[in-house]
Amino acid sequence: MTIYGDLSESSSLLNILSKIKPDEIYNLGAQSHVQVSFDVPEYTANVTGLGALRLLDVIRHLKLPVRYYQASSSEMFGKVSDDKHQNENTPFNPQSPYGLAKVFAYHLTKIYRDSYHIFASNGILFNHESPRRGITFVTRKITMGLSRVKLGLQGTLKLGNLSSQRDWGYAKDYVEGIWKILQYKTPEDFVLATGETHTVRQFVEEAAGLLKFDLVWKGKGVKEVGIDKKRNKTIIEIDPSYFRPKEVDYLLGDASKAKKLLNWKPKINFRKLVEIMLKNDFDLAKKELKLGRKVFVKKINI
Ligand code: G4F
Repeated sequence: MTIYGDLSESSSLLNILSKIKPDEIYNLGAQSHVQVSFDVPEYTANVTGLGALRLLDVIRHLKLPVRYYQASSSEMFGKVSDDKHQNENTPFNPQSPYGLAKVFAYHLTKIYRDSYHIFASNGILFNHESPRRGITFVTRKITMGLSRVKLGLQGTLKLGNLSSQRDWGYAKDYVEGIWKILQYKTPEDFVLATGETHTVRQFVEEAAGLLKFDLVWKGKGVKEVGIDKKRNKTIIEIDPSYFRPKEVDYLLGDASKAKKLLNWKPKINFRKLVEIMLKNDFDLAKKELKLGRKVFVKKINI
């Protein structure tokens, strides 16, 4: 059964929750694209920040005995002062309207937990990726883009900042983690992360290697290009329109609390993650080539 609602409409949430009376609520709803949040800050604050408030407030008014999960994000850490791990005690320093909206929802979850004794927990998740990832996020853009370049379906892949570092994990592992957070005996906040960090450049190199490109980098800054040495052809270009007004340069999570209390740890490492995503997207690109029409994506433009 599908029931429609919207995080920007309290009445629709009231309607849904009073009908369903769920045992658990996972609030994964958001305008979740960081760069887009600079273009639509008000919408982002409304859905990503106030959306959590609307849900929590309906829970409070209906006195629902529900367990509430808030999808908090490593973007809340933002600009970190050193290159150590970030954990549940690291201060937040968001760098985007999205990051700030998530900080609001994070604190509100704690406030409602303490004030109204609602079982409300935050999962502070570092980047989690899979073949289901939207194609405007960098991992999927790379696996889809390089697969299409390999088969001659597009000339080059255009990217922004290659130097930022992310702690990338496999979404399926993280879904197990968020379920465990809500099964825990008390409502608490947990970081979920792999404890490994890589640059966007390393992600590109890993994917290019798996596709048997002989990738070398030439030039600097916006003039830098990635060349396939075998064919002496440019396959990666820098497009400054993908640079963000403010960047989060470095993220590396410490999930030791989740490991200790929830017995959670990710099973899929960075290399395997790239492999899983690339296999999916190379198969899609092959289908596209065979059918002679785009089966998945018209244009990657964010
Ligand atoms: O893939 P991204 O857009 O993900 P970002 O900004 O880290 O956010 C994702 O993870 C967060 C968890 O920490 C979530 F909360 C959030 O909702 C989202 O799921 O960008 C990753 C990095 C950035 O530094 C960006 O500047 O890749 C860099 N990048 C370089 N070229 C690019 C591109 N990002 C995008 N989207 N597109 C590019 O062409």
